[in-house]
Amino acid sequence: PHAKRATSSATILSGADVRTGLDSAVLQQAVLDHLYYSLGRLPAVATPANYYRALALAIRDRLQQRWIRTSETYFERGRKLACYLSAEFLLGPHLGNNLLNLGLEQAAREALTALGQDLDAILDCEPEPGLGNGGLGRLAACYLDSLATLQYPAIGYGIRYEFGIFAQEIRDGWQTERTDKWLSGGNPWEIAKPDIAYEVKWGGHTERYIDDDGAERRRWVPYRVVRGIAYDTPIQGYGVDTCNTLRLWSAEAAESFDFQAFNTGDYFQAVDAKLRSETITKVLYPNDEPAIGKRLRLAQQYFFVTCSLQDMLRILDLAGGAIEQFAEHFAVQLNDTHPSIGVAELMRLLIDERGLDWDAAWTITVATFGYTNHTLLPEALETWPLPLFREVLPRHLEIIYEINRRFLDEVRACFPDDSARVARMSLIGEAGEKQVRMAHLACVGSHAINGVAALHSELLKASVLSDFHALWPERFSNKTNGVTPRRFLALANPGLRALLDETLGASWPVDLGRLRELESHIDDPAFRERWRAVKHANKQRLADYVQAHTGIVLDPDWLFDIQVKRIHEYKRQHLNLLHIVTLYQRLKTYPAFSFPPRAFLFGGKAAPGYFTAKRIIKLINAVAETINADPEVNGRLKVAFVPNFSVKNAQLIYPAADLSEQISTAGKEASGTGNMKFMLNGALTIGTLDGANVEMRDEVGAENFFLFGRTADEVARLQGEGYRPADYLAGDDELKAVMELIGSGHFSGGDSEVFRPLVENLTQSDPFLVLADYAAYVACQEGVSAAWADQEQWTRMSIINCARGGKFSSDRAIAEYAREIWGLQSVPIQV
Ligand code: 9GP
Repeated sequence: PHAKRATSSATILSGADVRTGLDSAVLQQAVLDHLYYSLGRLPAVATPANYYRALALAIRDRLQQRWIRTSETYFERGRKLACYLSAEFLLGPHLGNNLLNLGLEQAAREALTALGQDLDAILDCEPEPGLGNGGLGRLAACYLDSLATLQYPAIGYGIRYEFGIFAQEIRDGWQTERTDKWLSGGNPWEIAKPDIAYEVKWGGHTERYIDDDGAERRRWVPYRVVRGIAYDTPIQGYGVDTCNTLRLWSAEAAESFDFQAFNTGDYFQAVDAKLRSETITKVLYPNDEPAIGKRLRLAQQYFFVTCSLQDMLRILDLAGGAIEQFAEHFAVQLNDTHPSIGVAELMRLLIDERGLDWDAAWTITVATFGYTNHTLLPEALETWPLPLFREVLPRHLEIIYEINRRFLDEVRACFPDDSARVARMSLIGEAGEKQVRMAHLACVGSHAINGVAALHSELLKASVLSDFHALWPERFSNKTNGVTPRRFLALANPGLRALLDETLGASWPVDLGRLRELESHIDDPAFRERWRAVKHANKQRLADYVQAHTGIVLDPDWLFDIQVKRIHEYKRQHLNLLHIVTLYQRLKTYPAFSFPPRAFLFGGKAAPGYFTAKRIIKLINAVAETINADPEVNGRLKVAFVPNFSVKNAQLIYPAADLSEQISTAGKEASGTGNMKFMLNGALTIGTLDGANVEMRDEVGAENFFLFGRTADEVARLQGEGYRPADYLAGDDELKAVMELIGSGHFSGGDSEVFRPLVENLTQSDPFLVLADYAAYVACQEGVSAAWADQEQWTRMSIINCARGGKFSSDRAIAEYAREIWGLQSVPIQV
């Protein structure tokens, strides 16, 4: 019957454009059209997944006109293009976001309803393109959204991983990993452009030769060549016609067979070579794994960087631009050190392939690149063993040596007789096995270097990059991270969106400072009541999700205390656990002990090889199991681990939080962005003075933020003095009892071995000062409970947290990059 109805309206609308029409009847016709012509399905047999794909294709059609017009306009206007080079883009599902940005949600809902389908169920069918690990990749995705919304000419360049971040399953409390086959059902958003393809050389050696002008030059004779093929995804801005491109590269064998092997009859060797080439873009590396020896990761980095730079040269040639003007046409941002081989690669392309001399090429290179650092953790600053590097990229090693020779001359000229400084700053680390230091290459080859929150940028200048700061202070700046309010507020929190639209008008998603106007409603009890109702509904929505995925039942009247992020010792999920066990222990010891009931939720993935992090997940689940099954406490305490934290379920989680846990050891979290997503959705934060927490607290005021713990300076001092966790244990009976309970096997069916490594880690070395901050944390949590008891006041604080979140829009961050680093101007698009 639905099909019949649709066919008749399709007949009525036969004159409307099935590819561009925006009203619901045309959309309905377009969905049927794609079901039939693109999927070969009749509505009677179509599954929700088929409807998802048909609707996605219909929406992509509607983007197409904007997308092509955007590229055409950039080409005609010849303005500078920002190229965001990132090994990760953690995009999250596209359909809902594109509907939002195009203003088509209502029309799509009506169209699907007319077809007997529910839009929410259809949205849920989209697999997540999880092409990133966490904050860094998600930041790149937020920045693409803002670049398009602010109408900046920009392109994202990255890797089309066949398998994204692994899917996490919890078995017997432990994390297990499953490959993420996100492409198995096809990807309706991307368009393959096999004609946009570049050769990527690999291995071999270099040799000297004399060119036609009699000059001595060097060339690279590779061992192997693979091809990178472009796959383009549209990035539609919100409420504008700009539709930018995310171009991801996929590896292919340069020839589909090794013909020589084929002709000699060795078919399998020929196919094997093809498979090896294509392995390059197979899988995303989970972070927090040591990079050493990861030949494939170096291959991935070089692969996408050279394809991207070659693409820029092609665009420049097409536009008839002079090579000397490269830096006027492209601003290339290095998202962490992963693409920093670009510095040597651009030099190679300019010198070896375009014939420029060294000085001209170097001037262009430094003017082109900017480098964003995202971490102070020494183990995350990439280095490559020299022998590996030489084997894979022999020409680049020569170029890096020459960059280094000239650079160290400059260092010696500025700091005479300081050989220790020269050794510290060299691009080649000499301690132990020689290493190529990618962060140093990025600094030397970039005109701008930035951290991602004010504190982090200061710490960069004072610690890991202090020598570079001493040499080139003018290169350094801060660009505090931001998040897109479109996906993480408007899309994730429809209830709050409706309230904001009604209260502030519709422009707040592109003018987030307007949230401040909410403050004038704080004293209106009816407004507060509505605010609470929105939160309550979001908590119910999350509770339903948690029950469906874990069986754990949560009560939306309880305080929802949430920590979702990668599992890492520095993020201190175990500190959160120690607090939970403290409450549990108090309840067991003094049944009359009273506090407002709380549901503690955790989510996040551990790197597959990071055993301590995996044990923390096991402990969360073990504590959850014990507490949730104990009638003496489960009326006031519940704990749940939400499996497979992803952008998709994050959109349910942030809007449901009352309390956001941002409790990293001060000085370790570069910025954080989850903290901002919680804040914008009205959660209060309990946190340390770390990363962007510092600026969030400045915005909301000390009275609206639960602060605890040692500062970065105090942490450094304590560690410098020789920190002894045993001292804290000895001085705190409650903490001691908590550690003993965990060590005793109480949460592990009597098995006292399983958590011993964690207990020993904390009591003997405690590298992230969990025990040192424990007492302050527990006391601060008591303050949270007291504040929660006054719901009217809590609601005021919740409103203020949202109202003062405007600074943390990625639009603000991108406008700063555009103005202060890229020299970019917006180019309005008209369709
Ligand atoms: O750990 C940082 C996180 O604090 C920050 O918010 C994010 C985006 O800037 O980057 C993370 N860093 C990495 O993932 C690796 O350097």
